[in-house]
Amino acid sequence: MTKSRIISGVFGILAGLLVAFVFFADYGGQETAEDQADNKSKAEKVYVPYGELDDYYMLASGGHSGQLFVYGIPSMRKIRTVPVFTPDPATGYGYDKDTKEMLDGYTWGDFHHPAISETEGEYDGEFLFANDVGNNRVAAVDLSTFHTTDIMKLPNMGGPHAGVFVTENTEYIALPTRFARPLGGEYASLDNYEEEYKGVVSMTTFDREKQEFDLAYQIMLPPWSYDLSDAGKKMSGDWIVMTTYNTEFATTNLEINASQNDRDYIVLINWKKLEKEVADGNYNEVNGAKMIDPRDHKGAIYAVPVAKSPHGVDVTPDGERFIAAGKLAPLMTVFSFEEAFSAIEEEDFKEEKFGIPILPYDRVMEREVDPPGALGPLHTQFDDRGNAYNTMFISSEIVKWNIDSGEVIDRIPNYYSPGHAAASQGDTVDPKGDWIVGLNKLSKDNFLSVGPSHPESMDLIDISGEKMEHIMAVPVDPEPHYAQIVERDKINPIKLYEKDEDREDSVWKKEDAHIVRDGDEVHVYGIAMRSRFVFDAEAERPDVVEVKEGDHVYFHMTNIDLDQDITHGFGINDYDLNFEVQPGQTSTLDFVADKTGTYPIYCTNFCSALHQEMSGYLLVEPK
Ligand code: CUK
Ligand code: CUA
Repeated sequence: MTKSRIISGVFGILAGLLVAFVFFADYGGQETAEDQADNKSKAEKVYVPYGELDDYYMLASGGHSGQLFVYGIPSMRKIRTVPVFTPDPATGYGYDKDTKEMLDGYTWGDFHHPAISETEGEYDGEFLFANDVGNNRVAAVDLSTFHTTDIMKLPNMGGPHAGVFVTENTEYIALPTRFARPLGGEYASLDNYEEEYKGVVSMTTFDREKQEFDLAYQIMLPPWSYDLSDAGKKMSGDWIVMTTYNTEFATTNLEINASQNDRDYIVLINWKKLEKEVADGNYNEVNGAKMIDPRDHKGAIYAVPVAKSPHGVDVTPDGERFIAAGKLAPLMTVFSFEEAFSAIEEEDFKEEKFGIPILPYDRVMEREVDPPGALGPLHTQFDDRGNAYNTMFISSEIVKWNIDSGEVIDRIPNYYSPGHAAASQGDTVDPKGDWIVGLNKLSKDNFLSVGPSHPESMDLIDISGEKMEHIMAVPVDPEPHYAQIVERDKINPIKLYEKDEDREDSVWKKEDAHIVRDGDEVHVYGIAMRSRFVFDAEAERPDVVEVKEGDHVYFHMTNIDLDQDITHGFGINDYDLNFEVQPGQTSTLDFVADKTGTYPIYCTNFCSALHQEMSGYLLVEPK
């Protein structure tokens, strides 16, 4: 470069800075050249060119929407909403017979914590489990179809907030309760809280072949509130840990009354030992559950004090420590499993509560990490380099620190107020250490306004370097609590349902479509194909069904278009009914035709150029 070019270059930069300064003075947020370069490099990190795919799935809870949100990482593009605890007309979930039976009349759920099934501590990508704090349920989503395939209602529960977390080989899916409640939800005066109210942990199992939950056993605990839990790994693989609050037994004004004690507890449970107890028949039957009482079962349930009202507890990827996030106490407490086990071995107990030996804090606690000014720690995530990442709800940031030394390495603001964060492969023995997503409760004015209720938001943060880098924020529907970020090749979705001529209620040729009338039951064995419905091949009008008022009508529909992405919908005009059949799928819609009249039936899912022609009629003749 010549001298004159350097000089003009310097002038150029100075002039540029001056212009930038003037603009900045005028408009506040004007971008500098440096900002632009920075934004370009950020944009490049998340740009997924057309024809290419994201590296990770992010499967995020939809909170009180009762749904699962599917995102791509790093693009942060939303890919799908999967209904879990809530009916969804877009997919017919809760309208067709099977899913309606599965929802059992419930119209909402409060889904906080998704957990992917694990094998040897790694996500195996087969199923995703979900808890419903609102109505005491646990659900399984088959990740080959992204359909919810089983929901189990749990007895004796009061809001299973502290689940779901799976053990290393998905032996158990654990769900501890948030609200103490008399067993079975019976009436009991709050004056008898300490005696009659209970906390309960449900230990459920899942049969992957049958796709069915089973309640293996429950553990009856003191009426504390159980906030979060995690399963051990490797050396701690037989254990689960759970945080508690309200060890004060407050029954009103919890905001004040449940924050009196300086210390609450972390409860440690050896599920392997309890499994043996149950196999040996050492339990009481309570409302259909095999109930374990710590007062009768020694050697499996312990607790260790922790700074007041902790929120999350997370086990490190190597399984050697568990870390509690303080919530009200502005610190993270690192505990050692090894020390806990040796204290148990030597029966080094301070006292006993409700039959639960209390381990000495000073012995089991390894370190308190207290970054100055960091307030409201809620949850901990991990990378592959021995670091922990804590969300700080009040000071609205993520703090990165070294687990071995406790040294704080970096802090980065969130927009705003993160609850959980989710790191890539974060719950496994092998986190990836490239991305973390802050799941925020607020967004203030970050996005176009949609009125007084602003969207929640998510921050994508690059954690691959020493310093964290905030890449982007995106809005999200209410309400993200936790998510799982899983490598895309761990998930293997099918493209079509397999043609199965033996499948109950299915027909595969349009000539075979027929109607069976049996008293006041009308069974339509129909097909959906581009671009028509065939209900009765022999009829003068094969796409018309005539029934009598009061008939119980069953539409058993099979989509015989074995072509990728050709889903047909099935809506009945004015009957408040809609469901869908995906390629190769058979689904049943059943209802009582209690409204007489003429009702158009139409395909609700755009499927071909002749989609508008894909229609018919339901005629309901008065009695
Ligand atoms: S909880 Cu939402 S921020 Cu329900 Cu996991 Cu912590
Ligand atoms: Cu089938 Cu539209």
